[in-house]
Amino acid sequence: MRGQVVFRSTKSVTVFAEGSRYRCDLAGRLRKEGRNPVVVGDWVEFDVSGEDAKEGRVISVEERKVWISRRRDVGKARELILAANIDQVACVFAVARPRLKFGALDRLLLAASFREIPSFVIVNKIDLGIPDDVEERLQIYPKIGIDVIRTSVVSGDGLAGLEKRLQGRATVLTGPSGVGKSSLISEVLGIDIRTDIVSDYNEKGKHTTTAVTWHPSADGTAIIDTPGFRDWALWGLDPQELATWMPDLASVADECRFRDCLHRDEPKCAVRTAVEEGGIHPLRYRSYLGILDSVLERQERDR
Ligand SMILES: Nc1nc2c(ncn2[C@@H]2O[C@H](COP(=O)(O)OP(=O)(O)OP(=O)(O)O)[C@@H](O)[C@H]2O)c(=O)[nH]1
Ligand SMILES: [Mg+2]
Ligand SMILES: [Zn+2]
Repeated sequence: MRGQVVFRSTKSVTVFAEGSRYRCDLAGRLRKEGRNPVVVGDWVEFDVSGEDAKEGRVISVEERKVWISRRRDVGKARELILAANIDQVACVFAVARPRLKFGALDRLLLAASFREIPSFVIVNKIDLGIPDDVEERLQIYPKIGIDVIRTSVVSGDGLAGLEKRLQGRATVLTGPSGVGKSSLISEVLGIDIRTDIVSDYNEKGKHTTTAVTWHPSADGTAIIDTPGFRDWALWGLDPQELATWMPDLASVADECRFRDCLHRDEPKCAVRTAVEEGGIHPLRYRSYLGILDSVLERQERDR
């Protein structure tokens, strides 16, 4: 049979096919850790064990078309794929608790852009009030082609708009821990995923998502919940190409004098000129410099 991986643990996966879920082992060569042989969202071929059994074994994995990944620094650095075969990435943050970190937002947007996956921003917990400086900074994004949807699970504000945006597509929700990803998915799908097996109580007695889970629904809509992260490190990007994946910087970066310009203090840098003349927002440029530093630092560490 053919189906899509909706959940993965170390030794087995859950495959969704023709409306049913099958718990499947992985054929030996697919079991290698650390190499992302099977990830949530992959299409696989699998054998079912018995007549009515909802169990089986994954035989092969189809070629992955798109995926979103970040760098994992446990032991030797490697690529950690969050989900494959997705249509869009929703970068979820909260106005407060935890505070919105624009550096992290810009990094996430860059990671999606690098994989050429459309993305948008969800700002949740607006019932807590949007501080003026946050609102002002959010205004930058629509101007560079990135939508911002403001939501509250508490008041219900923005949920209809979000639902429309998710309709008929496979969307991965990613963002720091505690911003409300699982709560939003529960609201939109009308289920309580916080009580799922993938949820755990953390030290403060709150639920926190511990594994990526693909939630399919009848009309072709799929929402993928992911564990929150502390620090999103980019994978697979050269320092020289970072700006080309930030739409506002990319539009002028071609005009720099040097092809390998890092847009820091090189002469005749079109990016810096645009920042001075107001074409690029200084805070986006500051984000860029922060991202560049961390990529350069990790590149150094890998040597
Ligand atoms: N005030 C307020 N609280 C919210 C809102 N949405 C979620 N919360 C609360 O925020 C906390 C975290 O919500 P979760 O949905 O578990 O957050 P998450 O992003 O899935 O977190 P991880 O699974 O750890 O990544 C919970 O206590 C929710 O009740 C909201 O719109 N407003
Ligand atoms: Mg969660
Ligand atoms: Zn430059």
